[in-house]
Amino acid sequence: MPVVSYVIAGSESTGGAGLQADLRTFAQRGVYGVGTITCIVSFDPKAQWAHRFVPIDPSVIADQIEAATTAHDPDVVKIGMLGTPDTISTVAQALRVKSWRHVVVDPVLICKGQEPGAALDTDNALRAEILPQATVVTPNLFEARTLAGMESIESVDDLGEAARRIGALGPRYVVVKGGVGLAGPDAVDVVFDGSEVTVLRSPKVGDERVSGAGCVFAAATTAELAKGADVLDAVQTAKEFTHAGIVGRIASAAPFDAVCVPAGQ
Ligand code: PXL
Repeated sequence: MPVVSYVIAGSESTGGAGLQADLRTFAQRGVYGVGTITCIVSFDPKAQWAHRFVPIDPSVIADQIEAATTAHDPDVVKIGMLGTPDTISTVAQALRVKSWRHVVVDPVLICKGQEPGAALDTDNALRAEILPQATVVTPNLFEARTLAGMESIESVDDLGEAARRIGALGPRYVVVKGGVGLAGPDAVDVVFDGSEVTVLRSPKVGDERVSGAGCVFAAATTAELAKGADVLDAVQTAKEFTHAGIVGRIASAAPFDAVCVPAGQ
C-alpha cells in the first residue's frame, strides 16, 4: 500500500512555498500527498511582491478535511499556514475528531498583508488551539521568539531555551531552526524531546533566506514520519533534504529564490 501523507496549508501562487512546496516534497520523499487549502497567497508583482491574502471559508475548509480524511484515513498530518482565528478553530476542531500518530505544525505566524492586531489574535489562537495538539512543531527564529516570549535568540543555548519554553505549551517535540538569522558558519537546529536538547548543524548556504525552506523542512519531516521514521531521524533527513534544496534553489522574476530539490535526492 502506498503511504499517505496529509497537509493542511495555504497556497502560495509562485509555487515556492505553501501547499505547492509541500505536495512536491511529499512526491519527492515517495509518499502519496493529499492537500487541503486554508488560504490563498498571491504576491503582487505590481506592488513590490506584497502579500495578497484571501482566507478560504471555514465551511469549505471543513468540507475538504472531511473528504480527505474519509477517503484516506491518514494518521500523520502537516499543518502549515492557517492565517485567521476562524481557520485555526476550524482546523483545531477537525484535528480533535480523530486520533493522529503525528501532527507536525509549522507555525507560520504572520503574513505581511495582515494587520498587526489580526496577527496577534492569530498567534494567540495558534498557541491555544493548535500547539497543544502538535507532536512536532518547527518554528524559525522569529516564530520561536514570539511563541517562547523571548526578546532575542542569539546563541545555541538560546535556541534550546526557546525549545523548552515552547515545549511547555504542549507539543511533544520542538525543533527550533536557527537558519541564516543565527550568527556563525552553520545553520543550527535544536530538537527538544521533552527532556533532552539535540543540536544539529550543517554549513550555511549563503546568508539570504530562501523561500519555502520552512515548508519543505516540515513537509519532509512529515513524509518521513508517515513512512515510520522516529522524530530525530525524520528531522535529520528533512534537514539534509532542505539543504540540498537550498543549494539547488530556483531563481525567478520574484525578488527571492525558492527551495528546489534536484530529482533523486
Ligand atoms: O513560507 C511561509 C509560507 C507558508 N505558506 C504560505 C505562504 C508562505 C510565505 O509566503 O505564502 C501559503
